[in-house]
Amino acid sequence: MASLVAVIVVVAAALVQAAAASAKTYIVGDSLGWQVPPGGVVVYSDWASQHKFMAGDILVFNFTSGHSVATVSMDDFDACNTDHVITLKENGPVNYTLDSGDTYFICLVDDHCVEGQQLAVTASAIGSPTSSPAPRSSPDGPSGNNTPLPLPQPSLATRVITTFVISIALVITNFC
Ligand SMILES: [Cu+2]
Repeated sequence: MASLVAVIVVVAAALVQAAAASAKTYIVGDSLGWQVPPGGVVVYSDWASQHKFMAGDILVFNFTSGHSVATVSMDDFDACNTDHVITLKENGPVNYTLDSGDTYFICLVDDHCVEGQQLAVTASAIGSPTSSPAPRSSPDGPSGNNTPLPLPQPSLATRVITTFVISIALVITNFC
């Protein structure tokens, strides 16, 4: 019976690991990468609206040189104000791990931010999904499909399963 308990414990440990590994990695702009978007300011807001970010997810800003990734306040984001940068990475590619809440990214080089190299994302805390920030409107492009797709909550399900398996292990340990 001890071996069965050991197997169950191993399975439970694997499930816990799976839950921890549920953080996702996103390539900002997909194949476009991090640059002045040819489609204007809506490009990155459209990209963000197609994903549901969670705290712990990683954004990858793909660029080599000539750009930067700065985090700024919402007001500085809206104004493309580069005077009060919170964090700054100037060498790509840049990996940024999201905290829960809103994060505002801009490029500090030349007029890249004004030209559309800016990204706002909202990351939900685990188990408390929130909506993405409203896409910025633009007179020079279609708004595209801004409807976020509903996604399952695998981490919650995994935690429930883990709790269940551990409970069974404890029952077996007590009664065998
Ligand atoms: Cu740039």
